[in-house]
Amino acid sequence: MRVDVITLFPDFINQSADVGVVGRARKRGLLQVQTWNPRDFAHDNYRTVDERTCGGGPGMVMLIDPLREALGAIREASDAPAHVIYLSPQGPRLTQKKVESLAARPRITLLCGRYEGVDERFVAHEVDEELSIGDYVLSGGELAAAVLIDAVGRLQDGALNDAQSAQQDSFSDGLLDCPHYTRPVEHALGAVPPVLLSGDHAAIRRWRLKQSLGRTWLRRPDLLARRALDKESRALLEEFRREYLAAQRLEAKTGPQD
Ligand code: 9WO
Repeated sequence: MRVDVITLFPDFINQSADVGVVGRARKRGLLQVQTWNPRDFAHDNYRTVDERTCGGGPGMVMLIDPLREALGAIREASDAPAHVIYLSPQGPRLTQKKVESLAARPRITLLCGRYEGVDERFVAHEVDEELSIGDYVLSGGELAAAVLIDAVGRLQDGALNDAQSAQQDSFSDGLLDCPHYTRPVEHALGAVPPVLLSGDHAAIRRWRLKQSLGRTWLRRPDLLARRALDKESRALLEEFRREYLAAQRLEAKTGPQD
């Protein structure tokens, strides 16, 4: 997959896509990230990329023409459709489902705004979709673009090792992850749940699924509401609820148990 990024801060994008799983995907040639600086497509002596906002008031807006020329160069660099995404708080929220569909494209182009944003005419004519990574304002789109690159990069075939791929399956289910433990088995902060030491793989799988269901129920009931549970999951969640509510009643009577 190829990701082109229009940004005034190319170093930020290149450095953030150079570490960990995604950095490895890049080194293996599974993911290509190329940055394009609008400043390199400005023609005046000052290499101007922004201007005062029409209508007055504070702040600057990114000029159309350097962005159009950058996009033209991007289109020339490959035959695949550029599919331009503007990272902005005005877009619909990015979800794992959306990440999966973008990760399957041969190519996407990310537009990173700075200042007060991009001239709306460029957004209307050249942007295919706007996406937000959450309801907060950043100082520019680069961090959001880095998030998107990370999320699609790790899904490229061969980017994750087997263990990581198997784990990925459980999240794309729409459930939260189960708790994880490592040695020592006994620690001042507590013991590892015995089932994880039992060697009974079927029991371990059920315990993990039950924890995932239970945590999702406790922390993100909105995720659970949108999802149909099979018979096994319904039973495991019911078990979790019963145990959780019993522990709460006990705690109310006798104080914290640990
Ligand atoms: C500034 C602002 C101030 C008051 C009320 C609303 C406001 N919105 C913005 C704004 O969108 N500024 C942007 C800065 C202009 C485009 C790039 N910037 C940006 C992108 N900030 N935050 C994002 C972003 C992108 C994706 N997901 C979350 C946030």
